[in-house]
Amino acid sequence: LHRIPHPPRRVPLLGDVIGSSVQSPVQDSMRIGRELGPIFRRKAFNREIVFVWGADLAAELADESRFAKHVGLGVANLRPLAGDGLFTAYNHEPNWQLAHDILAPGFSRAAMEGYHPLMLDVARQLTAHWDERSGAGDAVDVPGDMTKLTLETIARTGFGHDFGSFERSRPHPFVDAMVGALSYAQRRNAAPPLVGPLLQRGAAKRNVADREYLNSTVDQVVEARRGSDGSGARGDLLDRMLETAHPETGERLSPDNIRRQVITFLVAGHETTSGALSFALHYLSRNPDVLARAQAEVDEVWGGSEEPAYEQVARLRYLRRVLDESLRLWPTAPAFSREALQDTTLGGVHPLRQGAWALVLIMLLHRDPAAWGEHAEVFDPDRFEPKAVRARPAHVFKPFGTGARACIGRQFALHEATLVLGLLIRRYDFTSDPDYRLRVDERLTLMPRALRLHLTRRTPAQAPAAAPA
Ligand code: FDE
Repeated sequence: LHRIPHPPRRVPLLGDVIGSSVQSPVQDSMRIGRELGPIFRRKAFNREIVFVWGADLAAELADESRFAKHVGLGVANLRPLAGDGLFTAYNHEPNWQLAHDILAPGFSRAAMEGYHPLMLDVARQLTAHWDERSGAGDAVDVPGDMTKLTLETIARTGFGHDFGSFERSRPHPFVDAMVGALSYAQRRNAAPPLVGPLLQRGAAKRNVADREYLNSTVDQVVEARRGSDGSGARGDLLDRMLETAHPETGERLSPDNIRRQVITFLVAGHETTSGALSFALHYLSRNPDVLARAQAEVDEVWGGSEEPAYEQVARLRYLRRVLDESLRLWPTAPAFSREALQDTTLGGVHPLRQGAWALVLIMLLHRDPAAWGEHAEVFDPDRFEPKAVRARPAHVFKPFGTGARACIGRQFALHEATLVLGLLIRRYDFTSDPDYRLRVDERLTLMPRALRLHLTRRTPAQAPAAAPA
């Protein structure tokens, strides 16, 4: 450890906890990391943690023969809620492989094509809401509405459940309970020793209530499906969980594990995608040239059809680069941990024992000038042109994690987000408040704070050769 730089210890007992905020541990670590370099350690979350962000070191940690996912910190704090669900399972827990094999086909191309019409239904509710707001001359609440959209999307495509988010003025209580649980998991990492026991007890009690609410909501969704006569089998994630046996062992998921998986997918499938959409809309509103280019692409690829067919989404290559570039600057799941499979040496100089782990700060990895050039802080979707991508080293873009435990929902999230961005930029021009300064909230995931946009309806340019759908 002694070779790994750390901030000066101003207060011996609290380390560098003082001066860092419980609300923004990732952004604080980022500031400290910029000063200390590609590997550093700091007392954060009440213990000493090794952080890595240099492109070379992160590439080493991505080597699956030497390292694997480590379930720690925020992920570990979600265990009481998500148990051995896919995201929080330890590598050695048999339910990980079982659920992975049963659920992976739920993210195949064929499955995605089946979700596409449902995704469009939800997007239509969003545009109806935004038409109304913009017609009345009101700004729209971007993170709030994106969260409604992504919750409805994962709930309907995955579980055939409608939370009715767009019919509510306040978020669904499920969202409040989920945000409560996520923030609690984050605060538990950072709980400063000085917080009064009474306050802690209050928060713990609320957390139990949140968890109970989430569990009971999920149980109702599952019960409703079990009670249905099966004639409407949808082949969605819930059907797979309830009906599918492992192709080789014939084993099935237990009822308790199904509850964990439903919660996992509802939570993982919605916060992160909502943040990704919100950051992309922020950058589109701030970069009129980028917006105009993306709009021209949608007009051309979709032609006269207001709603795209499944294959017309992936053909929005430039818009997809806008999304990638937003995820580069603000990867909405901002960190993941990797542990050594055997005793090893990182970067040729840092010995790590078997089981020792480090946290990869994705946001800084994505801004490492060694990989991204000296203007790494600048928003520029052209970085994702195929030629530029090929010229970069491997393992420098990791918004979906890495290896066997990387995000199973990646294609789902990318299809959903590209589809929705396409619909929105085809339909509206955006302006943001010139005084708006991007500030980012952390609750395990990242979200642009209080982002509002003004919309005006636009008329899509009819490409002269627009083929009929
Ligand atoms: C996962 C994930 C990850 C990894 C983590 C670690 O490593 O620890 C990441 C980074 C992510 N993920 C990210 C993201 C972003 C976005 C936008 C997303 N994500 C989305 C989504 C959707 C869905 C449905 C999901 N997602 C899901 C999921 C899951 C289940 C998981 C776990 C996997 C395993 O197997 O482990 C994840 N995700 Fe994600």
